[in-house]
Amino acid sequence: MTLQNMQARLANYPSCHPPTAHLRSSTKEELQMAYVLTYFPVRGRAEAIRLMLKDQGKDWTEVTVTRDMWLEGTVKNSCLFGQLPKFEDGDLTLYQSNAIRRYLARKLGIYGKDDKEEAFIDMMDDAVQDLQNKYIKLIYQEYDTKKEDYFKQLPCDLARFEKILTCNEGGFLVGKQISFADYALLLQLLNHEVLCPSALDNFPSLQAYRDRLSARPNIKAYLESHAFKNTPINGNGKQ
Ligand code: GTS
Repeated sequence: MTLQNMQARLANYPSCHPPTAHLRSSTKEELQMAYVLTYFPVRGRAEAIRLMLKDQGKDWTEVTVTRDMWLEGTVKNSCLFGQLPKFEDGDLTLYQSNAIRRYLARKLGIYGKDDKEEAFIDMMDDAVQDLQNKYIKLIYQEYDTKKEDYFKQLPCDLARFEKILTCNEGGFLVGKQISFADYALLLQLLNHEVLCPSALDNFPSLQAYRDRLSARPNIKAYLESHAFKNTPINGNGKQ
């Protein structure tokens, strides 16, 4: 990404946003073990990590990097690939949002019950990533020029997930238990409903899935929280 693109992407980020601690009162040992998520003050690529942690009842510390902090360069230079999100678990530091999600999924036991399910979950998650990549391209590069084309293609993309969910009686993308891919799909559905409120109109299984996952107690509380509602979906203010 060019500096110009990054500046455009960061243009709407609040210029001052102190780190937010999502921690109950903890012992020193617990604090040392706590997860730390470093990202910009947007939902973006960090949101599937946040949603997974919330649903699984895990606490973490959120370190928010503002536009000014990022453009200054020190934080960027400290990141392995010059990008965020960054995730810390004790002495382990990870970059790359999907590696972080898979690490947590293994650790939290939401990566399928056997090798076969794990492979299917990977496949589903890659398909959700394809949709996410199209969405990101629209938001950051084509919002003012290609929205109509995007809306024409969207039903075709969503129909594939509709079929998968209709066929899987377990109620999730794979098997009978939630996996890390489900959090990613739920977020894509929510984002797409903001972009296009009628997006799910012809997809009863996707609607039921969105409702069922959104009603899980920890997810419900999070979706209704100030933290979620007041964090922009994307860094350029488009949604
Ligand atoms: N493949 C990486 C991942 O999934 O973590 C991409 C990370 C990435 O592109 N991060 C962007 C970034 O740090 C922010 S965002 O795309 O997630 O909004 N950009 C700053 C920069 O200087 O590149």
